[in-house]
Amino acid sequence: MHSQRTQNRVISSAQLESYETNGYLHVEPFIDAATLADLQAAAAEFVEISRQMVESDKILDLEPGHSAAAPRIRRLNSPVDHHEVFRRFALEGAASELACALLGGPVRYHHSKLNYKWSDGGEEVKWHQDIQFWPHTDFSPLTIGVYLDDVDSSMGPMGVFPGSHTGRLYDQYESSGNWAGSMRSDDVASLDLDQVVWLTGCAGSATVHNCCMIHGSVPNDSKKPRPLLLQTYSRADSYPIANIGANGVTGVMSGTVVGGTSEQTVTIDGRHIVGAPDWSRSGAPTIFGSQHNKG
Ligand SMILES: O=C(O)CCC(=O)C(=O)O
Repeated sequence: MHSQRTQNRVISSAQLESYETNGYLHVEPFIDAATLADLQAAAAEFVEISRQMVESDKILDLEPGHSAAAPRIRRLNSPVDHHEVFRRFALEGAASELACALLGGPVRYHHSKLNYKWSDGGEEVKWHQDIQFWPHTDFSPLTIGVYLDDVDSSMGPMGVFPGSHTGRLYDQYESSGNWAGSMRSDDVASLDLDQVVWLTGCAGSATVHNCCMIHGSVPNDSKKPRPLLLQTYSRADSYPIANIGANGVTGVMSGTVVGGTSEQTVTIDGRHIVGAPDWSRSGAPTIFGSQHNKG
């Protein structure tokens, strides 16, 4: 495992070690100018589409105050499903290569999003951990973000608490029982905000955070949007657990294995299962079909 890791050309062994210890990484530079230009052009296409819209739909989440003349987009949901450039980048390109390098082999794509965080007050993302939104059979899932513009501290960069990925997993419900999607205020009050690392960086640089990392970002009070393209992967032998959170509704490409193949194995409570093939797209055969048609 280790020799395979040190051979990878995408990140150094020091970067890999830093990710594993701290639960986050900032890779700068990450993508080349041509890839960045393609991603920026694809992101701009959705800004043009949004000019025809007066309210959010399943693809584009608009901020209050959005108009044709002055678009304000909060998020493009599942860019991988809506533009070939985003699909290629996440499933064949640099993002998937970085995920494979960090996780040490083939990886399973889970979901993607593009947070535009518009200028002049684009919304904050409160402190939260991701794993509660889409639990998996292990804690390998990580999210790779790529800034599509230069991001300084006035633009609401991603903030992380180094090392928090190995700590407590917080209850992200309100005390009323409603899902909040963020930590409770008394839990936030217990954090030492001096520990936050704000990941400012140039266009085309990448952020990485583990699914248990406490992270968030403040409003964007600058004059420019802060587009951050995010894509999430797990190890190939890690699986989203159905019927909890967003699992099952993360887009048609969710579950795609990149950088190799899946052996369909999973270890639970120390017991190793060699599972059946993935029938989520084709539909499951009956046990009779499987037992009588073996090759
Ligand atoms: O856009 C950001 O600053 C943070 C994104 C994030 O944590 C999320 O969308 O879950």
